[in-house]
Amino acid sequence: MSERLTFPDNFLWGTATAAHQIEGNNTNSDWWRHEQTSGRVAEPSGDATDSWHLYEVDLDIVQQLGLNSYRFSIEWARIEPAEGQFSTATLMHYRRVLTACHARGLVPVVTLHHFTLPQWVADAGGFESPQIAYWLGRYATTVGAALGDLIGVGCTINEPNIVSVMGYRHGIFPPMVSDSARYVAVHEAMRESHRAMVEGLKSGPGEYPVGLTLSMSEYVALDGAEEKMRKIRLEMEDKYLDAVRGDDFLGVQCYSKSVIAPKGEVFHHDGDVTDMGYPFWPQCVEHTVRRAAATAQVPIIVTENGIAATDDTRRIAYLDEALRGLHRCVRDGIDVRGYYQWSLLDNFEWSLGYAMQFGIVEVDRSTFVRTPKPSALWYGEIAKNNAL
Ligand code: GCO
Repeated sequence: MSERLTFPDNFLWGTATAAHQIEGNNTNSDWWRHEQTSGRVAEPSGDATDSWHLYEVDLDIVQQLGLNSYRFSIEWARIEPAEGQFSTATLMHYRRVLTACHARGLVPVVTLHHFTLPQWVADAGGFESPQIAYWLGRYATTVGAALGDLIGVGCTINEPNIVSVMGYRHGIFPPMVSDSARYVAVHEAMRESHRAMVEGLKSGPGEYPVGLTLSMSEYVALDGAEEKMRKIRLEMEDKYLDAVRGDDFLGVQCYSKSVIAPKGEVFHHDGDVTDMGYPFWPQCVEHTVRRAAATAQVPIIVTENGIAATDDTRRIAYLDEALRGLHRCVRDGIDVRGYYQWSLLDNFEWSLGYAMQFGIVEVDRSTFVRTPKPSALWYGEIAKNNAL
């Protein structure tokens, strides 16, 4: 028998979701409008998995699988539907979600901003408005005051670097801009907003770690592309890794590797790719966790990792390899506090609609019935044993 690979005591084992991808009918957000009008989204999010109503069903599954934590996001577009007007009813809804986590022994990890903006923010310039850090700070202060006593871990902005690169360089996510100066400026606004949000959350009740979650990748430079790679990685990762020094933790999110040619990133790959078209590369977890810990010098939580796979056995193979790499980090003394598989449910994968299956739980989109896949049971066993 092979050796048992045990994780530290109190290791957080969870699965992650995001409001817009699962709640449904997030009609006041920039993404909803983007889905209706841009022609760049495969299908609209619609009802999503109706987790706005069915969150207890979701949480029952998380508990029954044997996980001890759940990461989800709260929706700014619902909490502050118009400038300065905060919805008490929405905040009370999220208090019920948090209470339902605690009732099931699940540590709630709450993300405040996961890709979407209220339409009023987008209309006023979004991440290019000089007000953005103020608005996000005020939102975080309100959320901290209303929910802080129930939050287990707080995440300010999810993948600020992806919002920047997809929205302001590749022009695919809202506001569909492609401009390198604006791209660099938005990254800067993200870091400033993060600081304001940390302060906002910390001004309220509760004693919980607060950090941001960064999309990371295993960067690989082809011949002659080392300089290019370093330039891309500087904006995408290194400036953030410097900026989060002194934070309570950093959330590392990774899925694959990024191959950089002298002309830029290579997006079409031969060989073993996931349904997303990325290289099948679970080794990215070990690589990015080591790099993040060494550079940022803060505790690490892997806040997202997973694979789009119609074939669930591929998911198990991917996650197994990823977790073995994570365990090598732990064994070498890196302070890793938890791991969150993306995602609990097959859900709305942004521009690609519902075709991509990242979930360990399948959702029938006409009945909303949830059915755990074999990977869910496999992952739950690891969590229950706290070991591979
Ligand atoms: C992210 C995105 C998720 C995606 C996932 C799969 O944080 O990267 O938050 O929303 O669904 O990454 O592509």
